[in-house]
Amino acid sequence: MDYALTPEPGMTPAVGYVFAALEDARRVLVASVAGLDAQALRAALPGGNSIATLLWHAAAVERWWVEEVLEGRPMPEDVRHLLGHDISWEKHLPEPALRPPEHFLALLKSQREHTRRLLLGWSDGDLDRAYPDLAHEHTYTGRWVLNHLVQHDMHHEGQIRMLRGSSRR
Ligand code: NI
Repeated sequence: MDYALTPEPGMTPAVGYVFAALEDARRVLVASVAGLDAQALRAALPGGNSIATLLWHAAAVERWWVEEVLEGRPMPEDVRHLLGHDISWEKHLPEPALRPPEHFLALLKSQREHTRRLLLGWSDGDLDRAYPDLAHEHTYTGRWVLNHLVQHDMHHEGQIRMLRGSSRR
């Protein structure tokens, strides 16, 4: 395989490079669940979140940052409640129904397509605009948000790799 970061076609080079970094991180996250079946996605530490939950959470958190912060559209209350966007090993999110990896990968893909469509319309200036959260507690530049999503995928990818290791039969 040849590794490269290539700007997404149709985006400005600056926006396209950030999107390429998002896609590269997502590639690594997706690879972390290769070969698992629905039951294997249930692997979790006692009281911790399962691999299935972490995959679902990655899609949900992207939705929160992109739709609520970058687009300024409030999440429905039930989604906000489930997001737990300050997830940690101590914070236990609801376990999704038993589904194969393809189900969760489709959620990730559909959310990423939403992000891609938004960024197709971005100028370079949009990367460094400040976007408030709806509570107006903080502002975030677009570039910061997108970099945070790269970090977020990698954070949970590491957790998934650990869970795979701990559940080897
Ligand atoms: Ni998280």
